[in-house]
Amino acid sequence: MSDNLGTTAPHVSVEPVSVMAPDGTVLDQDFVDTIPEADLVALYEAMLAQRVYDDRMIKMQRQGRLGFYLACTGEEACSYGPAYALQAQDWFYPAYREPGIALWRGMPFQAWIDNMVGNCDDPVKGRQMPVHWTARAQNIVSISSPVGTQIPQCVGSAYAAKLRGDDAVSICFFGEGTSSEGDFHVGLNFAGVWKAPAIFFCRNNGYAISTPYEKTTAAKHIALRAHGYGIRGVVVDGNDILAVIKVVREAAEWGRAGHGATLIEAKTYRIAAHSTSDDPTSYRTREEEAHWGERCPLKRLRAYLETKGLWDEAREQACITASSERVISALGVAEGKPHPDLDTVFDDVFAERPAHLQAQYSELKAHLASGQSAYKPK
Ligand SMILES: Cc1ncc(C[n+]2csc(CCOP(=O)(O)OP(=O)(O)O)c2C)c(N)n1
Repeated sequence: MSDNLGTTAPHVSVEPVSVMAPDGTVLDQDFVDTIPEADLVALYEAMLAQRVYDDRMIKMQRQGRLGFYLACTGEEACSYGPAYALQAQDWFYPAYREPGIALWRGMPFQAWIDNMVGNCDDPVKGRQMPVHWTARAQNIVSISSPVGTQIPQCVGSAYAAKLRGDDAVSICFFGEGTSSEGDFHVGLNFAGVWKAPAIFFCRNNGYAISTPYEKTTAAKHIALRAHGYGIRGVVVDGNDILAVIKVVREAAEWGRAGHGATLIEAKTYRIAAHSTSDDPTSYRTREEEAHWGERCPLKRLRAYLETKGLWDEAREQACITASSERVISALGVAEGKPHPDLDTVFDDVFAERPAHLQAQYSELKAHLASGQSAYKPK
């Protein structure tokens, strides 16, 4: 495979790739024709459902039923697009704004919700904050809170796949703020030298919590940095899910062909607050939010589907109602489950529990048995 200049030399392009204009007009029909219409509808339904889940989850947090939540509103295309573009054997290293990867790749919905509550069926056993799930069966690695750690981890698995001759690429996700972390340099430099089949997917959503892009870097585009590492760099319209699918497919082909890594910069916007602990009204304008709200990835795909007669208001309302019922019901089920067993606190770190941990474990058990503990198992 060659890149978009017809060469196998890594090329950096900052002209944003787009397949659909913001009003849904198709700019690249040949590419649209590569995706079955049923898949386009399924992708739209999934993104719309995600928006409903995010909205519901924020309300649950406000009611005191969830400790924390972090929405991907406005950035849905940046997780559903890559999830659609890649293959079952590929590896995913999400940040915290990519639930679409899990849900599209088949993580059980209830398990995703169980993580929000931290109950006994939470895949991470209640040890992390909500939104920090893992999905082993889907090749999705656990989300880490320290931003950027996923970047060198992703390069490690990409390089391992190359050494073993596996036909797998690894992709990691992070925001533009995270691209100023040392882990970004470590990961991209290693991937460049060893031609690891890694895809670095940077969601440039304008802000790192309250810090605007201009205050995190003087670079005009994050993708330009690819040049310094000798890897491909591409800018894509991150609110155009078809363009996202296109660039991720190309990056995967490039990696599978043995040419190495690609840095993708998806230009998008975080319509929601950073998290339920954030208030964006203190650092950005309502006009800016409205401007991007009009350009959101859902509106664009819906406009296209409607011109093809594949979507209408009745289907929209039915999808919203079904998604709302689904998330409310799953949250009810999650809240009814017990906490993780206290014994699990001692699991998973050592194959055999060392003596000092065994002593602490015995002390804990004795303390609980004495009835002096305030801890009440559910
Ligand atoms: C190493 C580290 N530093 C700081 C934080 C606190 N923190 C959490 S999210 C975040 C902003 C990250 O912004 P960006 O990478 O642009 O991603 P976005 O949230 O916009 O998707 C910060 C500073 C952290 N979790 N880890």
